Amino acid sequence: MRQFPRDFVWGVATSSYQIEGATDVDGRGESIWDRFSATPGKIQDGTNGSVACDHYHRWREDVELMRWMGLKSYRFSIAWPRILPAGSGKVSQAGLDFYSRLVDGLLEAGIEPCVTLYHWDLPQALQDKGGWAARDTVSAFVEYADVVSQKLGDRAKRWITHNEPWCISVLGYANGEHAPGIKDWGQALATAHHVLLSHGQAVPVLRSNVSKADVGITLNLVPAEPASPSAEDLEACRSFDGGFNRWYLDPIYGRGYPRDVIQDHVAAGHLKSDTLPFLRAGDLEDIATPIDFLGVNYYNRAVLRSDRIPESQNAPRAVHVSSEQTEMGWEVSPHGLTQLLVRLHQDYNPGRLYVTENGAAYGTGPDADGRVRDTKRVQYLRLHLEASLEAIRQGVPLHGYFAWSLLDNFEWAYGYQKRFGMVYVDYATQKRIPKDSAHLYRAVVAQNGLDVELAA
Ligand code: GBH
Repeated sequence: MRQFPRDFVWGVATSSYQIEGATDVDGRGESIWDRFSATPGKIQDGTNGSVACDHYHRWREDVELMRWMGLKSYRFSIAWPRILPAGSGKVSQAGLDFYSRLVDGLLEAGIEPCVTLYHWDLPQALQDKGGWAARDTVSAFVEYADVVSQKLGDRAKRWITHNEPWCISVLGYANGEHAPGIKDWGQALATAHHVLLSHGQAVPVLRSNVSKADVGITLNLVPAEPASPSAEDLEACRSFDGGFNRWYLDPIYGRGYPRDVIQDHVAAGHLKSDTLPFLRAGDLEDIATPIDFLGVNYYNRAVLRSDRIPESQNAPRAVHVSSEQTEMGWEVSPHGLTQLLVRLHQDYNPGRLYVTENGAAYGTGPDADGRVRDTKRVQYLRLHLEASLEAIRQGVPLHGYFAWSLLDNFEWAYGYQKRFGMVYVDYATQKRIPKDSAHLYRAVVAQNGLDVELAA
């Protein structure tokens, strides 16, 4: 029997800007994503999150869907500009009340809230003062964490400070693909540091406001494999793993920033010297404040081939790269998830682990009979649940899995052209249709195992 441990947490994940819409109601302030998506050329289909899935008005229906799926937990994020429209200072009661009602609705449905404080919608007012590259944003975040946890902490127990610091830093401030659209590695490195620092400083605040608090952070981690055993490809791997994974894991788990990656940034001209200009005494201790769990967002592995030697002189490939890719162009690589979880457990021993996101973009819509046969997502889900179970068999303390995502939604720079939902959204009518993957997941959750079949 391919069974999961008792008490395994089955969930789905979403984020505020991607689903809520209602960006101008109840006193919500402007976020960097409102500004960015209004800038021509930034979003592939020219859309934005002003309506999205209209979850702000339809959340009861969405909670009902999750109840139907039998989910144990729902990971959602809070829109900072709904709570503190100017980033700090004046609090919006209407904003707090929205999330308070949502939390109550979830608990009534038997679903544990899992709150992510920051999933990328920074108040624009803070960006106007430098955003995450500015150290003052750290104290603004701690203030925000305090306000939210005072309001929800009596009912919400599981808290994630940040979603994917790598994306916040690199996509937002180094290559500019995400809001605020800045291309400056100096700012990106300061951003990564300030995000981590704000995480560490928020942890004790959450613990003081939430009884029996369960606090963690979510990282997007990408296991790296060398395409061949050549020294050059191994070096490419070291550097990739350093920038994506160790730059965040090492300081969180008390090792400070990895020396080799600092050298990479110096060599690339991102830093003037190996002295980190944004690092102050006490910061590393704050960042390493002990946490209860690590959240892992997993989409794919990376197979690295060095660009330092001409392709013709490269050693023959040793690694087979699967031809199955999702519509994001990301390789389907379930084994990478097992490898990643095992490595995290061995190298960092974070205690409890959760997969806080995993999913795939496939654009399947309804057939003539109304059913959404998202066969490839069903396959992706099965493979990654198998991979999760394999990690558990190898001794990894994996305590839950959250599928990305409940609903098709605003996929950032791709707009609405990419669909990650287990539930189809017809944006013209806002009608929701559970896809085959939602039916499969429902069966998995009910059985707490993988020996389930879909109706033909
Ligand atoms: C998540 O980020 C976000 O948390 C979520 O909001 C988003 O909707 C979801 O994923 C889907 O995109 O081209 O092989 O180098 C995903 C983070 C970082 C995962 C970049 C893929 C590039 C893979 N992504 N990464 S590759």
